[in-house]
Amino acid sequence: MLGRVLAGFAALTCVVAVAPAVVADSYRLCALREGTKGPCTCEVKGGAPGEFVGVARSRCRPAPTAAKKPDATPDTAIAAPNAAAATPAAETKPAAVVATPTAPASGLLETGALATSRRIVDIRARGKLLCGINTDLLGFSKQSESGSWIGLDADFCRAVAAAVFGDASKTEFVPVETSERFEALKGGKIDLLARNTTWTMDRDVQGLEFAGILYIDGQGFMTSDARGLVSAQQLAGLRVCVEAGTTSEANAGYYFKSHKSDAELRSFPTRAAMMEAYVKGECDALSGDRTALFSERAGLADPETHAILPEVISKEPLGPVVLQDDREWIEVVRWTLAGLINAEEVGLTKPLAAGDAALDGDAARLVEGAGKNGESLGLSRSWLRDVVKTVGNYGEMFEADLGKGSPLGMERGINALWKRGGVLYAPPMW
Ligand SMILES: N[C@@H](CCC(=O)N[C@@H](CS)C(=O)NCC(=O)O)C(=O)O
Repeated sequence: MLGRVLAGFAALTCVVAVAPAVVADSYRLCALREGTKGPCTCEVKGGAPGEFVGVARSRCRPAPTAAKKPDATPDTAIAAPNAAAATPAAETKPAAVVATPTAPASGLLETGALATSRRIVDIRARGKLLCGINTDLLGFSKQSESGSWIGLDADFCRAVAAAVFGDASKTEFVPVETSERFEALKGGKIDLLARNTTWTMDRDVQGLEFAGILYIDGQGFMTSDARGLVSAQQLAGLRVCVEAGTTSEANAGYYFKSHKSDAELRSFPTRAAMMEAYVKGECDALSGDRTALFSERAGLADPETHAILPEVISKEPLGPVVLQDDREWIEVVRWTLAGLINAEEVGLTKPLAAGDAALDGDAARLVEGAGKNGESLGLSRSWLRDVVKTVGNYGEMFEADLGKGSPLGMERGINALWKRGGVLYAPPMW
């Protein structure tokens, strides 16, 4: 019964869409229901053939002549990916992906939506993504003896390069200090900052855009066993060292104030200076993101003689950052992150993505949806598969960089998928 009602509804809406009475700017359920492959057509006022435009293809405009390239007007920018509505997808797809001598395998569109993204045009012309990373933080970005950068942030940079170019080797890693990270972004030294950076409203309203949460951390304290401390509440009257310009500095100050503790907060301009002071015994404790403290501890001469105290005094949602001035670029970074998380959720693994077999089920739906929608951002149809082929899905990245396959051996904990007791949750991509 329900099936008959729905079938009747579909027929009715299609009739509405093709009827001569359809005029420009009328709303067509048919377009919404049929997607880009539907048989529906529209006519503009006067009966001339039209094509669907606008978000959800809810408007009709005159169809372009065969040789006409899409305009760079905002309307066209939205419409370009959907222009396939008027012709079979197979005919329009190869024409949409334009290879150039400078970036033959980029998969980026020559015109349409891409024309509005200065950043993507620049990245493409340069032939590499400039990605700001931590200078030396085990688990997030640390240079190996062979010179390659290892860690979750470094892998995220690769993932974005794979999305943009289909080739992660087009990542140029730019190590940046804590104090210079935002200036590096604002000054155009980097396209993207993936550097254990906490998403806060304060930063968000100052021209920065966080693409999402790559890793959930919290602030803690590390101290030498020699001090005999078991709780942060024993820090009163002691020297606690932090790095200047971090959320750690602000949170520790607030924590001591609100706990009426007279701990002395010492700020250092660089991590190197802070660690030197700690090693020399000039700090009774360090305060910072807990995972970073585990990393720092692993680098000490006698790691087992230092403890991370149990208190977690803040929320530190770490995420990739871009400037707020370029909508398409923000979307590319945001959906790359969402794609990694969704890939784990649907079981799209690195071996599966790298194999020759066609994907099926949820993995196929994800890659196809990401491919179709990614065209609006100038990405290739296979961009998400390229990403997972290169760095794996979120879970695989986590295990290799921070989890059991890494020197840190961190538990997934809160960073597990929402289906497995964590809070990692990405919006659908179809
Ligand atoms: N997540 C915090 C802290 C980030 C941060 O820069 N932490 C320092 C202290 S652990 C760091 O990573 N230093 C390493 C370096 O400067 O190379 C924030 O965004 O402010």
